[in-house]
Amino acid sequence: MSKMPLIALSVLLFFNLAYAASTAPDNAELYFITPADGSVVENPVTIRFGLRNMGVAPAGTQVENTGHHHLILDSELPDLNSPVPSDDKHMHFGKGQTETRLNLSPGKHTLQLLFGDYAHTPHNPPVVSDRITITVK
Ligand SMILES: [Cu+2]
Repeated sequence: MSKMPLIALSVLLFFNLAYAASTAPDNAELYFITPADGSVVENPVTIRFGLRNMGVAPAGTQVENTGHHHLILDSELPDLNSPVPSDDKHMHFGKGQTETRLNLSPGKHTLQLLFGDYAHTPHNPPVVSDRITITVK
């Protein structure tokens, strides 16, 4: 066995020990205040994030039972054991925002919310909204 796999394994073990997923209460709920599932909307689309039984805190602020919103556009959920990716389909609201306005291409889109902790990682258990479908005119 060469040294490289051993080093890689050590690094993996270190990060697994160093990071434990933040916990969420069983009654936490994440949902869309607007738009409604199945609705037909016009640009810009106002999206409001609803949260019950947890609080919003900016990314980097480690407080129990808090986190920040991620909006997943036209995608499946990412790996729930890793930090949420950051790209066009995985939007972070790390300043603690609870709404956004988007300009979307005409047609059908799916939206889903995924709450993440101070390190952008989903809680245990994960706090996820239903995935909704909207049609943009
Ligand atoms: Cu994030």
